[in-house]
Amino acid sequence: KSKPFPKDFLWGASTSAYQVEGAWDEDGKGLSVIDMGKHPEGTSDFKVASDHYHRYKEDIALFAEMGLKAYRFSIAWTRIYPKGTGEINEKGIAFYNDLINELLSHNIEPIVTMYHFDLPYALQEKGGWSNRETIDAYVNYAKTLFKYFGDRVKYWLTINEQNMMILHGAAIGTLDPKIENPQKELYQQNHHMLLAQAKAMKLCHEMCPNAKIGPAPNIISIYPASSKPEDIIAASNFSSIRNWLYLDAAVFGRYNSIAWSYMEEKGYTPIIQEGDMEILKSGKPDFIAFNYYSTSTVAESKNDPSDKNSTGDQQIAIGEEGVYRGVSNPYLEKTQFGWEIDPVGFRSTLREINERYNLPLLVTENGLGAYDKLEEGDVVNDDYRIDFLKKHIEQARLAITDGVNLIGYCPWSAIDLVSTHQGISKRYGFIYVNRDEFDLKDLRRIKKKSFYWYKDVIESNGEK
Ligand code: BGP
Repeated sequence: KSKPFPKDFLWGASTSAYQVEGAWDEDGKGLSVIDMGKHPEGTSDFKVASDHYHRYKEDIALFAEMGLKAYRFSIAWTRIYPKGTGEINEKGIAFYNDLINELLSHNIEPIVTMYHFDLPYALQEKGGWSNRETIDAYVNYAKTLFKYFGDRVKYWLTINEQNMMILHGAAIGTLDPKIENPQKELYQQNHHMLLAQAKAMKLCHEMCPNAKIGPAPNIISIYPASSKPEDIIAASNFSSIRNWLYLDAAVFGRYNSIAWSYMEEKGYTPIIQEGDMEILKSGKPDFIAFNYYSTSTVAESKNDPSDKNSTGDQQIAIGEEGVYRGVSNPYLEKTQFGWEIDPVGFRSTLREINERYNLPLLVTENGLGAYDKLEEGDVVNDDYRIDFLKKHIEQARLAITDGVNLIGYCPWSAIDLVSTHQGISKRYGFIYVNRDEFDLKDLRRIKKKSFYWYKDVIESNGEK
């Protein structure tokens, strides 16, 4: 018999600052790598996004109406420190103070991502994460967040999808294409991010003893394409490189041996300074947050250059010669955007993380990107989204029955926002925002069918 969701389960929803806020240059905000990034043709930039910066009160009132118990959002580093470090921008502090207070006044628990892809451009100009000074800038920024908001924020997330920033550096903007051996550079940046994260976790425990903090990578089960032993090894390779590298470093303060020998083999090993490994061990997470959209299926790579068969799809493993090769999974259906749909993989992922780390788990993203249609009378019939989320919630419940200590579920996204690579046409929200890629229209908010459905789910604590 399946167990119910815990009584105080954090039913939530997520966003990130650059995708939802807009007001990209208002009230003293500095430029981030996102503001300076290129946009694929035909997709909007992030300048206005969903205009949440100006409409957060209206939005939070809607979140409250939906019954959200938690809201996971990110703080734009460049609102707090326009140049990444140096002088504090008081208006940035004021904005997030108001936002947090507004949430609390509606009994919504704030879950705060400290850094979600939007590194201050001023830091990028000095080498970004390749420069060890960025570690200090991040820790200084973290200290400021704990100082100003630590009395009210109980859940902190250090870095969103660090693993995607390393594995898809070119797409996310971490990678400088001018650098020779960019992969090696990315693993060096990764090492610096791990140090920054460990220091922030330690600091959080010192400054806010009642708060909890954890990493927020994208973690997924990796399936072997067949029972061929070489495929099993390929799956284990990819899982060690894509998943466990990040969580082992966060939880155990070490690199796992498979990932390390992979880096050695490829010439990617980072330079580790004296004292670094002690730093990695000095800060520990209280829980593991993770984003889940789909699984990956991989086969043996035969050292053939064609094995590096980038599909252009973030969710399908791209492959690396002699290590693994991404293939599509014939058992899974795909979304309109070609992402494989795998609710059972969600259960399997929860079980794997639980088994390896035995920590509370928090799902910080899961959802369906689709071309929603606003119909006459202001309705959006997103039954496909309901179906997707429902199946994932069922599997989460089975995972809880399996013994996983799942403390919350925050689907992506609370409200429509601009997708990282595919504009506003790829919608995820429970609330529709009336705009196109380039025509901002009136930006009014419309509750989708999934809004009412999720409200029932929350009200019944997952029984509906
Ligand atoms: C995750 C990011 C989010 C969000 C989401 C959906 O990787 O953390 O910021 O963008 O994916 O991805 P996309 O917008 O590409 O559909």
